[in-house]
Amino acid sequence: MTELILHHYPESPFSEKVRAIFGAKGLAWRSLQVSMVMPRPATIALTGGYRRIPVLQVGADIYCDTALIAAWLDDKGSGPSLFPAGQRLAAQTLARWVDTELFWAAVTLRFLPENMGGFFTDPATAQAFAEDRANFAQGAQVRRPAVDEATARYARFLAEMETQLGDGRAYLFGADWSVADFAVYHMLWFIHAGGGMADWLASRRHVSAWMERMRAFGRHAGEAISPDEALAVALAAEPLPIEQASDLPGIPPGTDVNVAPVDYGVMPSHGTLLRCDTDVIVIRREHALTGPVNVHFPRHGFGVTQD
Ligand SMILES: N[C@@H](CCC(=O)N[C@@H](CS)C(=O)NCC(=O)O)C(=O)O
Repeated sequence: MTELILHHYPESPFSEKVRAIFGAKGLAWRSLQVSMVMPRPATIALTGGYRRIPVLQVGADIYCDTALIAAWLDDKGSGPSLFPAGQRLAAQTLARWVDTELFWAAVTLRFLPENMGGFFTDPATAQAFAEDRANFAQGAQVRRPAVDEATARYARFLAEMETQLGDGRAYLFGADWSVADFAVYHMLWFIHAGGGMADWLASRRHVSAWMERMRAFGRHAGEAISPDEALAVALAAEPLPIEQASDLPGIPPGTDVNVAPVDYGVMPSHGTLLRCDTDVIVIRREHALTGPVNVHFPRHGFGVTQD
């Protein structure tokens, strides 16, 4: 298999979701560590504008958003499916809720002064982060809950999770993992990375045991790759063939389009539409540094507009 190159940074929770899936499935991967703030020239040359992290590069195919990355990785590596038969709807729906509603509560909790840990090494880094994220937030359609709301949301979730795991099952929906385990894991990993809320886990023994199992998956390091090497990989590869089709009224394949998240980090990718169906949106783009690449997005949570 062409090597898996993850564009990510260590502190990124959504990246931790993918790193843990790599570990669970025993997949070798290459680690392209980007800066926590813009600019990220090689990654943007590949995506064409989409700036959220992580991004998975496989040759000249670029997969954006962890929902799509998880689906793409499902038949790779070893172990059970991320979408167990009979539980796909429950697992996907929980993963989507966690990645959106619980995420914004997690952001509130993680950036509480008493829970920050060593997130910023110095004031200049904190300032650069604040400025970068103010830019990132432009055009966003989400609401970050206040502390009391975020606390209640997380406490309720943890209580339900403790009950669910209380019958001794190894994972949220039974003996095998699902995509929901990885979504919940990265969110708890993020909330607790600062160390200020350790008692929240310590007082819930089933959640704690589950968390230790999941953390072990996240300790599966990738071999470093530089941005220039990753660009060279794309340049040397051809995007995988794809059947062209579009269910968008008036926007057939071949149209120049923008594709962007509908909720936050709405910076679009520009390219030529190859495919849009109920699952995925795929565009073709070219850049001197990458040659032709196909950029893939999930349909859920993304919008297409004509350029
Ligand atoms: N739904 C997206 C969310 C990705 C996301 O919000 N990533 C954060 C980092 S964990 C991000 O991009 N933050 C702004 C940045 O790093 O530039 C996914 O599943 O990939």
